[in-house]
Amino acid sequence: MNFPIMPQTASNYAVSIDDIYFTLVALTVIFTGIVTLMLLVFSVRYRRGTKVSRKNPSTGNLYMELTWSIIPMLLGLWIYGWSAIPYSKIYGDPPSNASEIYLIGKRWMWHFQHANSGIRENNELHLEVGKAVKVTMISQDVIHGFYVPALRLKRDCLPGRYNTVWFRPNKVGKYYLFCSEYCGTNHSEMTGYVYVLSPQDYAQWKANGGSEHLAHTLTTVEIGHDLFEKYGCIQCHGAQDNVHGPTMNGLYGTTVKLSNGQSSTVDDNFLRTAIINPQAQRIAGWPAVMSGFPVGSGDGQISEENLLDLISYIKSLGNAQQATVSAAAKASATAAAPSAAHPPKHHVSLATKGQSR
Ligand SMILES: [Cu+2]
Repeated sequence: MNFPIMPQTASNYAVSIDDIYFTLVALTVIFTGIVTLMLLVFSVRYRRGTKVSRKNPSTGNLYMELTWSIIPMLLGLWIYGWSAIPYSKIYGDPPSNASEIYLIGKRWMWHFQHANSGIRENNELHLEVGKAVKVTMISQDVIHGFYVPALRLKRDCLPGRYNTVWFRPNKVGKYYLFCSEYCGTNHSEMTGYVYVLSPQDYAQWKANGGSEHLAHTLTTVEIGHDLFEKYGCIQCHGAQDNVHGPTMNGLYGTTVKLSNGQSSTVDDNFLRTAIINPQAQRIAGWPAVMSGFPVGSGDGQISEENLLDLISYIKSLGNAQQATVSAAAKASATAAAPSAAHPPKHHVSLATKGQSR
């Protein structure tokens, strides 16, 4: 009979999180045991009618009180410090070679997009064993929870804000994916699988164009590049700063001064707000001329998926390329500067390619 008590351990965090979990269970059992035992002993010993001495009842014992205060306090601090180690890893920076995956949660499905291959999947996520991945997630409607017990990972998938998590799957297998936030009628059906494949199987899966055998897929950077032109971003945010707006080259990851006197780091969430509601956090020194693109599927609106594509493209124009970009910029002030690094290989119809199914 296959009746596992615990899910499999399939990520770099799994064993350390289990260790903490079992320690907490053991401590709970021990302290519950001590209290229950004393309760029983004293109830029996001092029950009504027993001939034990009831003289001089104790009104306080400093050493006893110090003992039951200091020992649990030290245990608590130890657990806190111990738990902080995997916590800071999970929510910290991923390794620089981690591949990016974008996740959109919606009622009632999970939509994944692999940034570097462009492969999309619904309710399935294929990963290569031993390779670090960073998942950037957002919800299109209500709060969902990305929860994969075998990876010991749970992260809220929120509307309006990107959350990230990174991990390294380390055991080949097929694992449950759940939604851990009650999100409506079909919440219980918002499930899927994470497939961790061997390098050979993964390479074959990728070569086949994913589970759906897609003939060709654009990467998120390629789609974002096309959208950057389609939405006219390029007119004000070209290869160099112009009177309307700053160039996007080398912008990602920097800290900018805002027109309201505050400063902010240019990250995914900053860019998201800058596209949707530019005046909320305008970079100092530029006029308030940009009107935003509200999220949605109508005219002049932009989908969550295309927002991720655009951000992915702007990210690809990050710091590292600043030097090469400025040379290219001289050659053509209006072209999308980093086209040397990310040539617009495919000008396909974005209306179909850029949207989720
Ligand atoms: Cu959900």
